[in-house]
Amino acid sequence: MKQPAIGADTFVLVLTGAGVSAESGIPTFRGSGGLWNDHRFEELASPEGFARDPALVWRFYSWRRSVAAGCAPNPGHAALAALEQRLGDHFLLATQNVDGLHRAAGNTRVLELHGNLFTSRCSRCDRPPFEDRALHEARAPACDRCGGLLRPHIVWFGEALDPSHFEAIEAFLERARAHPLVFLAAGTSGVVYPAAGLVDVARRFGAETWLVNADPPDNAHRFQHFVQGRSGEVLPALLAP
Ligand code: BV8
Ligand code: ZN
Repeated sequence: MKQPAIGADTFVLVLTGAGVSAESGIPTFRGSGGLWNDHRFEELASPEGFARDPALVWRFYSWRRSVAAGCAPNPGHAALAALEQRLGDHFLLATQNVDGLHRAAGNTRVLELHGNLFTSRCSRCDRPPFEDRALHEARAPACDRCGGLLRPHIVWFGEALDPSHFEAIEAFLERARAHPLVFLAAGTSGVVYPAAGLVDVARRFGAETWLVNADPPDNAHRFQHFVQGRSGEVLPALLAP
């Protein structure tokens, strides 16, 4: 298998999507037709959907928590954790996934661009987000400080991502300027912005761009290299030292 040239001097920026967790048993967004109990994801994962029916949105996220809690990282996650071990601060992983499997696999240099399933926050007061693995299936939980509604600490459609994440990515790419740079995207349909635009940012910094995906998604043409296959099989071979 052709491989990206990754030497000790190489900087590697990785973007992952739901496809890298599929082999761990977590349904992808578009694979399951983007539906849950006949509700569209975009409706459930939005501030409007939450305002309209917070209990329904909490049933959706409680279902996702219960599914993800029973899942373990797969060899694709392990290959990315091994790459971070090898490269240290020449490695950075930006994930669209909220399932926590990259950290469970051992990655620490992870930016959870769309938040985390096992974290909640208050929709009213400014208490910091907190770990919450509970299932809230009967009703939307209330904040024990202000009585406001708790919500999943997730970036919903129409909501801004954490600006510090893109600052960290820019700083990483700046540090990589005098070095070889590889951008690797895996398991993402390249539909959701701004994450889907990262490949263009990386190319502006001279990155060699690679895509690993089960099928050619919309933005395959924006990558110099496309390796079709399941990430749990492809990534260990692609990233083997
Ligand atoms: C923003 C958290 C602006 C939720 C997610 C109209 C109205 C409102 C907004 C918009 C609009 N039009 C465009 C937008 C912007 C919008 C957007 O891009 N929409 C898309 C649908 C067109 N973006 C946003 O709203 C973002 N915010 O723009 O804010 C703003 C700015 C300033 C101030 C205020 C506002 C926020 C986007 C984040 C939304 N939240 N997740 C949750 O998880 O519950 S996105 C959601 O989709 C997940 O994070 C998921 O990861 C992500 C992308 O999907 P993928 O990960 O790619 O998964 P998918 O199923 O699509 O694909 C899986 C791929 O893997 C497939 O290609 C498949 O072939 C492959 N695969 C499957 N199995 C395997 C595999 N590959 C390898 N191996 C396998 N085994
Ligand atoms: Zn509160």
